[in-house]
Amino acid sequence: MRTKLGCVAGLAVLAASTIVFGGPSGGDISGKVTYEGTPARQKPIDMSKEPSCAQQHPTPITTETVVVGPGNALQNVVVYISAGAPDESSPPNQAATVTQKGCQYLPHVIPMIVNQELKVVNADPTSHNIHPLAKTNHEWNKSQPPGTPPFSEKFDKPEFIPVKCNIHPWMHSTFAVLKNSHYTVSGEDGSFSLPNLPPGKYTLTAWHESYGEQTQDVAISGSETKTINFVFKAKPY
Ligand SMILES: [Cu+2]
Repeated sequence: MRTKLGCVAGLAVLAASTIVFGGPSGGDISGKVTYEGTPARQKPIDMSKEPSCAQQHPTPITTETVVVGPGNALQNVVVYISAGAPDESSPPNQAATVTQKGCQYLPHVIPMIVNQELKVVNADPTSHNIHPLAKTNHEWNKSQPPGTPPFSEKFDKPEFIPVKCNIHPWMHSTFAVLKNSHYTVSGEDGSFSLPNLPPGKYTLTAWHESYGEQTQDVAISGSETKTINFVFKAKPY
């Protein structure tokens, strides 16, 4: 394995001397996630029981189970390579971070890799009790009073874990614990991009917390860009 990697590194050095722009080679997958039908209307959240959070939202925020944008864009969809790519041999040095602010989880969906450090931040002047409802991983819940420093956790198995706060029933999030670094989350316009995929055959999965998941197979050869779109059927409410 090391010899192979060394060989690739050697080639990269050679390539860098002849090509003006170096950089990682490989193909890209990009596309858009949309919905069809009528998505459930998100409900305003009543935070009056927690005034320190309520006052952070001059306009009341709504639930985030389904977040949509113009052109039927569907946000907060985790798009990732579920098969065909090797598992990450070691977790990235950089931590994934979830911040509790205004009695919300920011961001709403937090992707991370198996055994990657997850930093939990409380930016509110009130206590939270973060409780990932893990089934495959070890389940835990931790109270985090205001002003206490962030704490770190990690999950050692891949799993999509619903997260709640034991104090504020409206707080919901998902920890997406994935096996490799080829993942992204669809943005406001539903678009996504997975760069730097070595040639190969992959299964691409798109996961949404309410609409479930879809998969598509895609083959990458050379440095092409493949366009893959996902359309989810909106669940009536
Ligand atoms: Cu809370």
